[in-house]
Amino acid sequence: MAEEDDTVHYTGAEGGWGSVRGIVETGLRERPSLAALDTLRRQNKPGGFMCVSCAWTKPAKPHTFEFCENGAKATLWELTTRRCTPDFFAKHTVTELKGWKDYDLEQQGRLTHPMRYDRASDKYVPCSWDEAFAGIGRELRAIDPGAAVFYSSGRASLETSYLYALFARLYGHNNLPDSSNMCHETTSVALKEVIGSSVGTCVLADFELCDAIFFFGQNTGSNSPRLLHPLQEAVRRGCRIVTFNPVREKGLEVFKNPQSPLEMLTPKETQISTLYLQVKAGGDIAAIMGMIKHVLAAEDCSWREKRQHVLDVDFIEQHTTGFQAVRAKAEATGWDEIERESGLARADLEQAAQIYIDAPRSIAMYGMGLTQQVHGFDSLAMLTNLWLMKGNVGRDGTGISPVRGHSNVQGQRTVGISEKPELVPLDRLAEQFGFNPPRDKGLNTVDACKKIVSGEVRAFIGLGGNFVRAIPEREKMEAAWTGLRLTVQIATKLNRSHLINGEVAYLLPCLGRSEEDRQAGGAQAVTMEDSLSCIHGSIGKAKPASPDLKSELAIVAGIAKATLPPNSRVKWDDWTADYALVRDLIEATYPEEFHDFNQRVFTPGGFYRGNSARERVWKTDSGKAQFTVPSVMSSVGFADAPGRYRLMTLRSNDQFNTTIYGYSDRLRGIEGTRDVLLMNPEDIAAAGLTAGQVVGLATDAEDGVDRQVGGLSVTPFLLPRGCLGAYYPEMNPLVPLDHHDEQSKTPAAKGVPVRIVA
Ligand SMILES: Nc1nc2c(c(=O)[nH]1)N[C@H]1C(S)=C(S)[C@@H](COP(=O)(O)OP(=O)(O)OC[C@H]3O[C@@H](n4cnc5c(=O)[nH]c(N)nc54)[C@H](O)[C@@H]3O)O[C@H]1N2
Ligand SMILES: Nc1nc2c(c(=O)[nH]1)N[C@H]1C(S)=C(S)[C@@H](COP(=O)(O)OP(=O)(O)OC[C@H]3O[C@@H](n4cnc5c(=O)[nH]c(N)nc54)[C@H](O)[C@@H]3O)O[C@H]1N2
Ligand SMILES: [Mo]
Repeated sequence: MAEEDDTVHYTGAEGGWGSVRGIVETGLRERPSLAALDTLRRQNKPGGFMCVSCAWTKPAKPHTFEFCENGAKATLWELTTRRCTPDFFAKHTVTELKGWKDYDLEQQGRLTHPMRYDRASDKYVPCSWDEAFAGIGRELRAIDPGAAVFYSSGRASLETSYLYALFARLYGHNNLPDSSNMCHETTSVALKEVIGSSVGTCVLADFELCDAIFFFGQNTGSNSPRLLHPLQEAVRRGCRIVTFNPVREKGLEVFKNPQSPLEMLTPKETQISTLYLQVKAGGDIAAIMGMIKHVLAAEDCSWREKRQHVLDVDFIEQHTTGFQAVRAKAEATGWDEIERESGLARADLEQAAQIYIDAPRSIAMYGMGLTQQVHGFDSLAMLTNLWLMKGNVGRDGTGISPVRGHSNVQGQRTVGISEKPELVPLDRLAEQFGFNPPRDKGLNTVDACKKIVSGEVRAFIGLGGNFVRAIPEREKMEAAWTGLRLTVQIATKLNRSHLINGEVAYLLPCLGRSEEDRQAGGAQAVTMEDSLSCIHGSIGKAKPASPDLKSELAIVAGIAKATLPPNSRVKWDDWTADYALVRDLIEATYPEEFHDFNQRVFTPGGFYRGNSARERVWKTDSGKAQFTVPSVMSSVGFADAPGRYRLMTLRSNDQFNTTIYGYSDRLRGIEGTRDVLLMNPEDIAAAGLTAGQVVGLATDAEDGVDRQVGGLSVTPFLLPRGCLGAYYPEMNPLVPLDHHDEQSKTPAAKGVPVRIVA
């Protein structure tokens, strides 16, 4: 698509001076201490602390400053000198604070004291830690454990997460929804089914060997910028990059390395994508089908001409099942349907497929563009089909690599935070701690929301995060929330979820990962797992924001101890004093992945916990890798209709999920506002609208619920026709709770059916 002059776009490269300016500006807004700058120097280094921003891996040989613009923002955000003290809460009622913007709430800085909600004054008032733990324990003991939900938001360490999950099971439930339920749960379900592994198969060395990398629906420049370094290196040695994304994301077009002085001083920048295809939102299944058709045609041709196979026939024969059915489906699917559903031309798809054919080794990377769709499962299964055809799984330099979100979201699942009891070694836990773990399926995010609405859930504990802002169906959920008996939020900064409180509510402030965590046994280290399944140790050194903070682990242990009857095998105090003891417990529960855990904590580059699919051991029903015939050609799950658009809810370059750092989406050229509706110029004209006109969106669903968001300025933007873009979390009131991936229940936030309203 040709660039049109009246569309909003960015002309510089990702990285470069713009990213340095981004860091400095956040620094000024957050008023960091000098120690904060020292902390940045230690970020993502062995023996240092691991960034709280994205989950991209931390290399063994780090750059001098192994962080990116957004990682630095996340650290400076945590190490701000601003404080949200009991004085602040004394001045404002909760009802008043509900009227504030999310940005202004977090701008109050770090929470300093444990607080309890006081109904009479409608204010949070300070309380002691003992009082808080005793109060929460009393409430939890009074309800049926099945009526409690323990949420986690992907940041807490392996040690804390392990104990949190253990606490849930000792107490009596598997209701452990995780931010992953809104994010890569589609991955956990789909990859598990098709290759028998719920996580990606790549290691960092694969990026040094691959000949092509394909990106589907992942915005590297904003959400995992450190990945741009290996990408840039790959491009320089001739690796080809192909991107499928409705938005022309700058980071995948060009990159300028802020850590290379030469590149900063000269106009030199690396072109990242060889081919950039603006697929329609939800058009990936069709696009991949087109590529598969071309690969099959190329195979037929080389067979006729007695040339080398295009397919890896030995691999397909020995390692997979279902190939013929996928071949038959591809043959039966016409190019007209593929072009219509993907929004892409046959020639472009054939060009992408030819790059795939020509590359001896290819890696597939993807993000929310694939997972947050009604048929996200089918998209991932299709991607896997294409990757299996050339044996691009379980071979050096190849693989499927989902780019995870929160810095420890993958690890939390590894150590037991899961609502699915079959994924947890319950027998081993039973033996280790002498109890009968609950075997019933727990609640995921969508199911927890439903039972909060129906009143069956009575208590909610949030280990980090901003649940009420992150979930779909905001209006209904906020209203239902206040019907809860107990809400407990463990957090670093004030956010909206803390103000939508239950009858009894506590707000418990915790240490951030960059801060020193000193316990009875001395200074403590914690661990996390990155997107490539490497486990890293992390030691915070910064002075805690307040002397009254506790670590997340100490808070979880404190609540657990106050809730549960004594058990001689369950030693909350000892574990809090020395986290190495918790690592021993993790090792005992997961001996294969975590053997010699304490000895390996500070392995440079992390230690790899292994992946069966990488070894071509397929833990699937058939014992083989599974070709899967897609059930549909579009992943959005609704038909096109006049006036109906596909809304993608997007992250800007100046936010971390519900945390808004500022109003500059630098890489998309959108400045000073988030109240925009990104729209193709021809669609604007066809709808009789003009640029700058203020409109609203309404969900186009026939379930009798009126969902609207207003005040959006129509902004011409290079999107495929029929697709709209607007920001998350502002658009969450538009996402129906039942609009989610069919198998995993991940909310389908990248394909919401909407109408434009005046
Ligand atoms: N700075 C920063 N870093 C972050 C985060 C943050 O908010 N800020 N969040 C973290 C978290 S929790 C996560 S999960 C990750 C999220 O990182 P990503 O996976 O990159 O998620 P998004 O930014 O939501 O959107 C991904 C991309 O999908 C594209 N897209 C939308 N619909 C489709 C589609 O139908 N097909 C295709 N092919 N593409 C589509 C969008 O244009 C966008 O570029 O980032 C993590 N890192
Ligand atoms: N429409 C739409 N909805 C979405 C998405 C989308 O793309 N579109 N994305 C989804 C995705 S991928 C995700 S992961 C979820 C995110 O959902 P969450 O993980 O629940 O939300 P966050 O915004 O990451 O949480 C931010 C809050 O975490 C707290 N916090 C920060 N650091 C720490 C810490 O170290 N410890 C503790 N205890 N608390 C801390 C702070 O109080 C901060 O306000 O949102 C989902 N919702
Ligand atoms: Mo996420």
